[in-house]
Amino acid sequence: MKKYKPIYSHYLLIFFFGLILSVLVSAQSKNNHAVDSDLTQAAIIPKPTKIIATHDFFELSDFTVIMVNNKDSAMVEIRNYLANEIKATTNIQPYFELNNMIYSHITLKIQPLDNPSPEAYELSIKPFHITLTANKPEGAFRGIQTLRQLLILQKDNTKNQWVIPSGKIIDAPEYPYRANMLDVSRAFIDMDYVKRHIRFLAYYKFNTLHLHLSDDQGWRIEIKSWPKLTEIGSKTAVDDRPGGFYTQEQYKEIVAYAAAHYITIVPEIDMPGHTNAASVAYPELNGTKEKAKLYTGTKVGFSTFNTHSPTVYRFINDVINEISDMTPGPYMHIGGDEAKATKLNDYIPFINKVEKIVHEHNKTLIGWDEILETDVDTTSIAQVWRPEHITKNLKLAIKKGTKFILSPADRAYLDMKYDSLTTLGYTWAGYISVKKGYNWDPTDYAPKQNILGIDCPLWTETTTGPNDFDYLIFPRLLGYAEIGWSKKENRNWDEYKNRLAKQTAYFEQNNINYYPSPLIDWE
Ligand code: TNX
Repeated sequence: MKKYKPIYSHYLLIFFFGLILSVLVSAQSKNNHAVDSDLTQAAIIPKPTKIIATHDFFELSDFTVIMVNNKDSAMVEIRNYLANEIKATTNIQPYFELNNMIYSHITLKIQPLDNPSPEAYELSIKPFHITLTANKPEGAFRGIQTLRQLLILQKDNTKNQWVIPSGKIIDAPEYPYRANMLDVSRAFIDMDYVKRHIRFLAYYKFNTLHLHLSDDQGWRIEIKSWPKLTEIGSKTAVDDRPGGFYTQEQYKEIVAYAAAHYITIVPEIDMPGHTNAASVAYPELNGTKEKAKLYTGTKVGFSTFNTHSPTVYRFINDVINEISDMTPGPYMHIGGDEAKATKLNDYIPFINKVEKIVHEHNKTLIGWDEILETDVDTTSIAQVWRPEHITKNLKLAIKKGTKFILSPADRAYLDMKYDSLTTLGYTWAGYISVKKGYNWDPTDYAPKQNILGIDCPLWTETTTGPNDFDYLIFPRLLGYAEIGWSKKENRNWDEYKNRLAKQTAYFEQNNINYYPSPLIDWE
């Protein structure tokens, strides 16, 4: 059977009438809807590199088509994702094929841009045509978040006219590593929350989710060759909170879900300290004099592996082997922090041995900044959380060319209280108001060429569940998204706080229990 294809002239005619009609509609809607036609005023977070406004509108309709110039499977998935998101926000179901009612179209294009970043994208928004161009599917995915934001920001859309202000957006990230960390050990965080969180991270253009999978209070990932880790070590958490762990199938599901959102999972197995749960499960790992017992308190620095035992290295090799096999991303985080129960003379060779094991599994090592006390390779990455404590080592590492992930505790720790009224959270690194969390830059600590990116950790000693996690994460998370993505010269608190105020549209749609900071005039 032959398919119906409209002849060209017929098609042109319909297009022509469509054009007239839309010009009328758009001329009328320009003054009518709540959306500002000035694209530079759109409350996009993180702030794009460059926005040029042309003061008109693209209008979405029941006859909008999304097309891809390159039908590889990644782009087809991205197209489907965009269509689903448009449908979820506007209730409009875009077409995928040209049809004779075509009204406006969105084209997704893979084509080299001036900026070579795999996450770079450009959006050209005209009255009947949006073109999203990117070097890679990853960039197209980031650009789609900008489009989604432009729709979701129209929360009081009573007329149900979905428009996007016209113009051009040229955008790329400042840093290639933009992470958030969830401590799933002190409080176990279930699959549903992790997936929901991945969607939020994607919306604000994060590309990495760091999972702190083991600590004194709980071991959270199934290791088939050492089954007691979870049979015994996963049962507890801080206080009387329920324990839990991810089976390997569940972990793979998280990895795949993250990958579908162009987010890389960075697994962390903390060692040689923060290892009480592992030592309870397997006492032969324990390097302290006392017998390890299940622990539900919040002290740190009391546990250590026996760094002289060959069994410990066999164990570490097995754990890293199983985790590496399930983790397509390039990184293995080995913790290394607060090993106060390990002598420095033992710590240094331990980290070097673990580094070798990580390399044997073709991964790049990440460790907390304590690893700068050892002579780890310059390919290994230090996650800086106490910059003021390690200035000497930091200077040396800068000279050597080591790369850093910035997580200064007094700026980027999501478990610090906002102010004296906050009931959740800690204060050991001070209060972190929404403003203080926003008003810093990675280059305050090291030259740009040494910086891989940033990570904002949520430690969970004081949190009991989803509402608490949300409260400490939002809205500070968005500031870290912007620090990682946007140019320093484009960032300014007074302007940012206006864009932040408009995020209630997204927060409310997603039932995010955000902290309504009094510094912001929430809309
Ligand atoms: C320090 S930051 C820790 C964690 C705690 C956190 C609480 C770091 C590398 N270690 O073990 O959970 O403080 O704020």
